Amino acid sequence: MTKRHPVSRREFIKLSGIAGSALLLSRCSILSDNNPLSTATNVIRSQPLPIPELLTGTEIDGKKVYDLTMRRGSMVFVPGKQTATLAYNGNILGPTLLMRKGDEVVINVTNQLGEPTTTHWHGIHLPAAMDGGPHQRIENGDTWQARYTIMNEAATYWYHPHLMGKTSEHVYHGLAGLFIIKDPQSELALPDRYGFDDIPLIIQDKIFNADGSLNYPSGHEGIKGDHILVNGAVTPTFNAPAQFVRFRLLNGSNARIYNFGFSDDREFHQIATDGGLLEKPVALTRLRLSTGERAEILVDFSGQETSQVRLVSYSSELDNINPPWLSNALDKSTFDIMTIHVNSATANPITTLPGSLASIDRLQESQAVKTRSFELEEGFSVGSFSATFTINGQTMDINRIDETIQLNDIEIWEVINDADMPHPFHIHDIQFLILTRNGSPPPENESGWKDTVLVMPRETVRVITQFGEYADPDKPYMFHCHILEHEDAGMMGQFVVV
Ligand SMILES: [Cu+2]
Repeated sequence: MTKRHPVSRREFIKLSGIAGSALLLSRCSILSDNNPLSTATNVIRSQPLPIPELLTGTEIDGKKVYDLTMRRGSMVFVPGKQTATLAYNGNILGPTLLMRKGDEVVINVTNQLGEPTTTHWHGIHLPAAMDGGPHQRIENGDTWQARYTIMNEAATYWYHPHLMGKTSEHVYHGLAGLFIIKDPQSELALPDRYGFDDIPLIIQDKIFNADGSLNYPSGHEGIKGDHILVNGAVTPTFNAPAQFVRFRLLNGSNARIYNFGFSDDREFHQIATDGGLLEKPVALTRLRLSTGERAEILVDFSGQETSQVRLVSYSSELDNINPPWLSNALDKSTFDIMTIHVNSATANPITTLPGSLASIDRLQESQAVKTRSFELEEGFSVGSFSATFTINGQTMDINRIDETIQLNDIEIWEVINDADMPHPFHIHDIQFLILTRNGSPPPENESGWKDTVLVMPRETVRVITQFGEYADPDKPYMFHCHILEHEDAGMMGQFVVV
């Protein structure tokens, strides 16, 4: 196969002058048409926040067994119309899997979609054969069994399909669910009553056609919807008890980056990153969260009975997030995610903020035996009018291993964004610590374990990690951009641990 040299947009404008700019503009208008607005005018909003079912697993022979079935479902978002969806077990998204550190788990994943896909356990440390990436394809009608021991820290993780070229479409139509991992060794006085003061929030954006169907146009560079869904309901309402409430935020969107805050600008505290608790709560009024990232926050509603506040995204405050050819109206505004009505407190509410949360065993730069560089580039194949998204100049090839890592090695991975848009970089299997963003230490709320990091245009992010426990020369793990359309377009590579 011959490879075209991708030309960056900047190079392209420079090289081809006015004619090129005109061409680029016409391409841009084609692309912005790929992020169309909903034609449905009466989408149902403000329903009560759905709470995904909690699966605690069935004990069989000392293992916890969970059953997931990927199926076609149907929802009503437009009055009188059916919206075709995909889901695990129900009609949209999937159950929350509750697990404890040390659990041996067995997850049976049955595919009844009528087409192949996979299910990947995002953020979980596990053998590559159990990862659920593109190599663990589940044919229609088949059941794939994933078996592993939970070694991760207590935090919020998630699962979703990961079939090459199909991930974005499958997630957009509803295939995604959460894991909550708890650690019996470090139970803290944090809100932990699921659905009462411990609330999962899966945030996504979608476009609705007038006939109720989801609009998912092909050939785009990152689909952004004009309706915000939380746990599968459009800008829902939530009745919060008048006490500390823990929200487990997952940005499960295909491409949209959020800048969360509250409509009254109140302070809240982030307590966990993707892969564990922070050392102590970090006070924030804004929380930037890119696709694939999670954050747990505590919000204090004590003494605020009968008041109301909205969780919003202050998207207009974000710089550099949206190149002109991918912006839509929401990017330039502050928009609602969810309305919170404060009710009376529950019995035994959590009313104090813990002073400290966890100790983090920090890997030191001096321990690293190797530094690898990953250059993210967004190009443009002249002549074919197709966008290219590359890592170190290459797109994903399922038959090529890009990196070989020695078991137990500590490494620094340096991710360099040469592109015009932000790219959230995700590494399978491991959790890392961010060493620097453009040479400076990361903000305090990014100082914990992470598996996905947003790398802004012209930014270099250095992370440190250890590739422990699992080696398999034949089965690779993935690293990739978590804008799902970029991943599907090949902004992904493979590594093996040997
Ligand atoms: Cu990307």
